[in-house]
Amino acid sequence: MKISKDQIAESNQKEQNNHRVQFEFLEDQLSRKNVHVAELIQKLADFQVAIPSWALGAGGTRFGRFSYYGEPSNLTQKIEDVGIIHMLTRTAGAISLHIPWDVPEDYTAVKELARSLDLKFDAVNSNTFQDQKGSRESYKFGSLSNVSQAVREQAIAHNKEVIGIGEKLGSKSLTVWLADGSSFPGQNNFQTALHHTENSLKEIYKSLPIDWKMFIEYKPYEPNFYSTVIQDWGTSFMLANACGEKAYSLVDLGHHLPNTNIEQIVSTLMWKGKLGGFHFNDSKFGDDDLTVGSIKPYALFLIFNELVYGMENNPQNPDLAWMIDASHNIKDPIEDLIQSLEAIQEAYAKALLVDQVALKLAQQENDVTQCQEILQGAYRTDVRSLIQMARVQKGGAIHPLKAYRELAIRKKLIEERGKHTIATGL
Ligand SMILES: [Mn+2]
Repeated sequence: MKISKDQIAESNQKEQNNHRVQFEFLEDQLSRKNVHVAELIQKLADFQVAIPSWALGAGGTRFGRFSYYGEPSNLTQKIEDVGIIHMLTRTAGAISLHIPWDVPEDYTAVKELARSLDLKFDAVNSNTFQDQKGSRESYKFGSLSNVSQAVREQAIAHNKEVIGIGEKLGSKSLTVWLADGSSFPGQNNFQTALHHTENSLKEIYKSLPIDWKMFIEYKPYEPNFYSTVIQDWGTSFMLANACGEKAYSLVDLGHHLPNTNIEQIVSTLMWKGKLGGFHFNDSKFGDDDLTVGSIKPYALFLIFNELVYGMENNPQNPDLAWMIDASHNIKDPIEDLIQSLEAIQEAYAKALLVDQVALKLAQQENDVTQCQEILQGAYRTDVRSLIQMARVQKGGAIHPLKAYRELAIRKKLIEERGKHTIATGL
């Protein structure tokens, strides 16, 4: 299942007039404020977000799972789905694989397919949060932090294997997220668990190819509910520093307690040159995996405001790895990802509109009201036609979601794959 350029052109033809009127209006408004519109469009067009292989099927909760029909049941089909999203949006130019759910059988074929769809392989993700069939040791009581050396060694070996798989695909980074922690007070010795984790990460780090990065993700709770070994950005930052210059912290929006000031975390990490990757999603309570921008779009904008500031002012921080990390229960996953990408682009575009010079001036004068006016002035701008223009220039659809529905892609996927398919790992 592939979408052709002709199909997109046909869809765009219907939308062209409306789009042009809206774009010209915005272009005029922005030009009056001395915004370089062409430059802005270029930045938006260049911005690419990786799609995780686990987001293409319907996820589930511990209460159940409801199929979406026509879901991808193997890696090839997952890559094809990302190809559909990328063809429509031109902003999903990479896929992030989960190992062992997505170990390629035929590397040449998988790489060829990705190349034909204009997709790169982003970070590879290891999995030491569940036991795999036939594994010798169990992760029930932790992996890299486990009291048992044999368990730790198995988890380290798995991460090294993931690096090897990533190397064959052309990935350049490894993301480590640990479920390790304790559910009851007294279950773990905090210091021992952290010490083991640090040593295990250092061991994995030794196997990191010279041009690779290691991303250390944190999360305050779940699946362990009393403590997690890497609970917050500070712990992740400390471990990244202990490992070395190729190790970085990774911020996942859903991995914070309610009302955490994530934009401040982003800002601090970029100042220290240690923000490596970013996982987008949205949440009401915790790690809810909701569509990006569906609950707190203003918070997303404030985060992007710090990211843009960091990208412009912190050369010590490397280019960031952007990824959506979500797994949906009740929406068509492809539609959901299209909405998420749109929300990300919107927040980025609005952050690019913040007048940084005026903001700095207002900050220096302690003009609090003006500071808010500047931020919210950018936030309230309807930037959708700008994003559309960035997409169109790269051959994407003016309205990806509309085009997806008009082309009846899901119906075709069901015809092709059948109704009751389940993605590997779900
Ligand atoms: Mn994540």
